[in-house]
Amino acid sequence: MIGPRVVLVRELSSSYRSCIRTGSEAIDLERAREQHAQYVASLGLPVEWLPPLDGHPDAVFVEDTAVILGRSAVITRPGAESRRGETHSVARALAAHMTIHTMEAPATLDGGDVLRVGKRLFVGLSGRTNRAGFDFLAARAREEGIETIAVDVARGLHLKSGCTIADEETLLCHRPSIDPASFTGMRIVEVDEPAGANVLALGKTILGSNAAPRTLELLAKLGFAVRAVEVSEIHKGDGALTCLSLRVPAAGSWAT
Ligand code: CIR
Repeated sequence: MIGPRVVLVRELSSSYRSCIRTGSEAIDLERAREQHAQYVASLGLPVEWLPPLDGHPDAVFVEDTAVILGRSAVITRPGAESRRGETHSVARALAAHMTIHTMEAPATLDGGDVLRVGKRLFVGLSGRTNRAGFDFLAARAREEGIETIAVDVARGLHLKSGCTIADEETLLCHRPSIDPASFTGMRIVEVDEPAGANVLALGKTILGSNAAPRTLELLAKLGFAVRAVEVSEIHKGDGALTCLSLRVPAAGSWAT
């Protein structure tokens, strides 16, 4: 059952405009802060704030720094060197909840490449996540009875830039980015808006981006309770909804 109990988030850095990104449209920092605050409020869950890291423009994208397995978490070694200093404070915060395993070189992995679906972890091999990163995570996941499946990310930043789940049975997939063949046994819902592929399933509610109106409509038609959020300034930093938080599951549940 999808059941986050508490969510870790981090305030936007004052340097956010210098984050790693593919586009060049100007980022409005104040708007980004407002949108981030609205996102946090929309989660509807208890929140733990990580300390701001002004020297790390991408630090708001906390999802990339850890993979929560249940009794333990893997602190990642992010694929982008400039992001490696983001992990220490995340490790400290998560250590209050669970056992911590820390990934070492040459392994690299971004949490944005890891999609949890029940007892399966789908892991994108991307420009950020390498085979050694996959192997490290797979070994730790096995200790918790979780199977790990590699998925090629030929296009886009992360696995979850191209697909996420609406619930345990339903994968939303932007097919030009991700081939859903590895997601056996799941209902595949194709979306034609790239921003529609990244939704955040929180249990009964799903957060989706206003930038993907057709996807929001499709999800509502399928019977999902969708909460739309405006995250234009986050999209400009190549981020979406899952990347802004780390979800700690309640006992007996899991979080994606
Ligand atoms: C980066 O390139 O690392 C950030 N600008 C965006 C990270 C987005 N993370 C995610 O979707 N999990």
